[in-house]
Amino acid sequence: KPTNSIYTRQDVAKHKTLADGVWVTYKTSVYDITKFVDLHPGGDKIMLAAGGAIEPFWAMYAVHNQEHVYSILEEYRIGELSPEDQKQATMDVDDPYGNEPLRHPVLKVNSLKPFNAEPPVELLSENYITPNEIFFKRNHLPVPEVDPKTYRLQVMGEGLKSIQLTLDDLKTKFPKHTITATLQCAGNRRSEMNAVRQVKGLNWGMAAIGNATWRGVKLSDVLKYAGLPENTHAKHVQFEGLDKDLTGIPYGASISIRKALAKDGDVLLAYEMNGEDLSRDHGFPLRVIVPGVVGARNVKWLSKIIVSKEESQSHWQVNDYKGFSPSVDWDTVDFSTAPAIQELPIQSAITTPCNNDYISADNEEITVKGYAWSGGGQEVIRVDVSLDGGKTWKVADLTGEKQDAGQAWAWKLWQLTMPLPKGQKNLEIICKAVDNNYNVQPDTVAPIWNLRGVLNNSWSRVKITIKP
Ligand code: HEM
Ligand code: MTE
Ligand code: MO
Repeated sequence: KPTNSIYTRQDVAKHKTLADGVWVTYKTSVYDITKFVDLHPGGDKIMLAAGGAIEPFWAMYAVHNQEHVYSILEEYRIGELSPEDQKQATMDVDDPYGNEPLRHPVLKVNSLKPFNAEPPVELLSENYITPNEIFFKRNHLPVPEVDPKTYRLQVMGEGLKSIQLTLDDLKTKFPKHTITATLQCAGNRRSEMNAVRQVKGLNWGMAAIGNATWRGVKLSDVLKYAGLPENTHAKHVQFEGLDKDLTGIPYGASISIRKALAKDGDVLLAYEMNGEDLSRDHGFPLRVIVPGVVGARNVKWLSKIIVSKEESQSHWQVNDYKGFSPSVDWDTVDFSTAPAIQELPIQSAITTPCNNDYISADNEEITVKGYAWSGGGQEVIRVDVSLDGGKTWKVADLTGEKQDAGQAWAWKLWQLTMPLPKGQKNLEIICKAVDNNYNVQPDTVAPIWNLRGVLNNSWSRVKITIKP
């Protein structure tokens, strides 16, 4: 078998099925693993990597980090990625989206341009830390390509001297901070709202959420360095990204100055995600991480920080990412009447089993898994699980990093193994979480339905069939 052929990422992506052959990449090499699929000790999970890179999965299933696994893989090597494809996708200068980074084919794409995608939800509960490649990506505009050498962060506004910082300044002039924090899009679980009544927005499932370790410097340290007075009258901190629409308007958002300066607020200007430089999709070279606060304020490709009396006048701050009564429709909505979403409400969802799954009646037990998280640093203290549509409940086991209530920025994963009920054809599995302030999730979605399809934190429900 020739092992020195040159392939593109597109060549690899065309091989995703047993019929077409199953190809994967590892580092810069290409492998045809069609014949190994049936031999794989981990079962058909291997197909998740079909057509793309295996790295994110091997990061998740550390069992692969052994010499004998690498030597099995080597047997299936058929060639190398072309030098161009070793770097990134090909460029098309006529298309505003002609210079987008590579993405893993396992992601479920909600929109290609701009790129919006989430991983299969069952992967989320496999790892406390979500690997970067499968972390959901939410872009409103083309992904800018930023040269780290010429990159400058501008800091300005009320009572500040205007300054510019290089990436090197940020990395050397300020203490480094690391936090583990969950990022969730306001539209997470929007598809369940669509099932009630059509809303406007990308049809996100339950995986527009992820948990990562972020490293960078504290926003408050940078603001003090720029001369922010102790007794500032400013109320907001605005952020601008380097991603711009066709008229040159950048993505923007703001947070309260109270959150920005709070000692236990932990707002970061982050340059690392899970121990690596931020990837282009996640905001290279610098993004804001506002833990406990909706994804939309965690501005990527950060170019400007403006301390101000007013909140950001960006479209995404004033005319989007707000909640309304179910009675409000697109003819009557007045965005000026509602505050911009900041801290998100208590949330949990079932990641396994998946809706409409089958389970054999031969099983003695069933294992249910999921995630749970609350905004504002509130700590998830309990997750209740029901197998009978909410009549009876059991308490799930929680896992996750210990973080104090008030600074519990990261999700908890949970799981529960229960005897499989006998003599039933269907199960309605439900989960609901409670945080340290005893906030709970609403039981159904219709009463919190809103035209934009945001803030769905209703009980997560999964229906499965038991096969005799
Ligand atoms: C286990 C090879 C891809 C999921 C294993 C083992 C080998 C292997 C040799 C047994 C390791 C041991 O116990 O010593 C490979 C190769 C792959 C691949 C050559 C190349 C494409 C994947 C992917 C996934 C995956 C993409 C998931 C998405 C698993 C799991 C196990 C496993 C969950 C553990 C099974 C168990 O312990 O019951 N794999 N694997 N593998 N693999 Fe893979
Ligand atoms: N920042 C910029 N500059 N541009 C964007 O489109 N999207 C926001 C936020 N920051 C966005 C941004 C939204 S709505 C979310 S949910 C998060 O980034 C998603 O972050 P991620 O793509 O790293 O998961
Ligand atoms: Mo979002």
